[in-house]
Formats: sequence, structure tokens, C-alpha cells
Amino acid sequence: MLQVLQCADRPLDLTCPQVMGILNVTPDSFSDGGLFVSVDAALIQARQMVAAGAAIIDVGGESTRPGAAAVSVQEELDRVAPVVETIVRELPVIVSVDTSKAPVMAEAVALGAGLINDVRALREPGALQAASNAGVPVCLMHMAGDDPRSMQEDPHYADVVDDIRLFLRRRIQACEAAGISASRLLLDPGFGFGKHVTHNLLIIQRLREFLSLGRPLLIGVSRKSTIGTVLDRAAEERLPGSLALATMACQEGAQIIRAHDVAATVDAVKMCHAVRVASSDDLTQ
Ligand code: 8Y4
Repeated sequence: MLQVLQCADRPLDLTCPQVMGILNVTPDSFSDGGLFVSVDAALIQARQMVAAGAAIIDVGGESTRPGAAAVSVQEELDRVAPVVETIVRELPVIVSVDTSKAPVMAEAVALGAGLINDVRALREPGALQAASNAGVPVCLMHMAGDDPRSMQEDPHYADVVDDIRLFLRRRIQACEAAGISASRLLLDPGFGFGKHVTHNLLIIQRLREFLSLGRPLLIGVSRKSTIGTVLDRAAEERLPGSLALATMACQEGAQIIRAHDVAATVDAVKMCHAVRVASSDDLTQ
């Protein structure tokens, strides 16, 4: 059984569930009012997430929200590269680069990033080759269509879990054909990416069905709109709903949870893991 995934020079322990902290480095999230991302502010937030128990920091410079503007390669590099370089140097954590662009993957890994997180599952031009050359693990995520700006227009599935599983199986094959061993891959059903509320709920309910793909599962539910819809909560009021889904995802076999609220999510997944591994053999009497 797989226990450790080597992410550049840093090991990722998968014997217990791990939390990936979200670090957005778009100018609206980390600007001083200008066009540039503040590396200092990003480092402070990353340091807090590491102290709270994050095993991975996911650095993203492209907004994938529906309606968000496209970002050029140069702009994404300008946002992401200084932050990746600084966190790798300053903190004992795996840095993940959230990008679909081949040049951003290559540069981030050259600067020490240990994981590529691609919501487009290496479907952009050059991405398969860039990831193959980079040599680090890759998270392949399912998204209906290939653009977050249009993915919610008409999501349709014969069976949402079967369709996502088939998509991921095909992307694993494309990776292997490009020289990326399956042993380097993490898989993500893409909660919220081109899915209606019920599709998202079924992904959690039936998450264990993705385990047949034979790779560790990563999932991101934190603050997403399905929680807002079910609970009628604004984004800043979605922590309890996010923790409920993170806990269920762990119980159903997810090994990495992508989250904004790292401390609370670490407690939830640790508690879930303790229940999963409890054994009456450990009782004395
Ligand atoms: C509030 C805050 C509401 C954030 C929605 C959001 C995933 C991901 C994203 C995911 C993987 C997001 C980059 C969307 N989601 N990568 N990225 N899996 N692997 N929306 O689910 O957080 S961005």
C-alpha cells in the first residue's frame, strides 16, 4: 500500500489524511491596492496554515470563478513565482502550484514546487509534456468542459460518478502515454466544477467508488456554493458545512482535503481518522 508520495525534496505522508491550505495570489486577494501581489502577506498566511497543520500550500494565481477574467502567462508567473520561491525557502511544507499553464508549471517546479494541481487535468497545450518533464506528482481534477467560465452552463451526466471516473481513467492513460507514471498521480472529482448541487452531493455520497482507480483522492469542498445552497449561508458562514463534507470525504476515503480554514479542517480529519483506525485490540483489561 502507498504510504509516502515524494514531492520534489519533501515527503507527503499519506498514512493519515492531510490538509492542503488554499493560498490565492490574485491581486484582489493580496494587493496593496496596486497590481502586484504582496509576497510578505502571502508568507504570513502560509506560515499560519503550516502552524495549523497544513501539509501542502496550494498557490494559485488564476481565478477559476465563473466570470473571472483570463490571465496571461506572464501575469500568472509574476503573481505565483515569487510566492512559491519564498514559501519553499522559508517553510517546511510542500508547495503546490494551482495552474493549467505549461510555462507556469515548469517555472514553479524549477523554484521548488513539489506538486502540480491542475483543474484542467493537463488538457492545455504543452501541459502533459511540462508535467512529465517536471517530475513531481500531479493532481488531475475533473471539470465538465475545459473552461471554468462556461462550465456551469449546462452540466449533464449519464451517471455523474461513472462519467467522472471514466474521464479520470482517460486522463491517467494520457499521462502514462506522456511518460507520467500513474504512481505520480492524485485524482480529484472536481466538486463544484460543472456540477449541479445534487451532482456534488452524489460525489460525496459515492466518493469511495473513485478508489477503484487505484490512486489517492484529493477533494476541495471548502466554502463552495453547494454548501451555500443547501444551508442558505453566505461564503463566510460555510465553515460548519465545509467541515461536515470534509469529514464525510475522509470517511469515504479521501486522503487530501483542500481547505481555506486549515486549523478547523485538520481537527476534523484527525478526529475522523481516529475513528477509522480505532480497534478494540488497543484496549487493555
Ligand atoms: C468560495 C471560495 C467559493 C472558493 C468557491 C471557491 C479545487 C481546486 C479550486 C478543487 C482542486 C474554489 C484550484 C475553486 N477548487 N483544485 N481549485 N480541487 N484540486 N472555489 O476542488 O475554491 S478553486
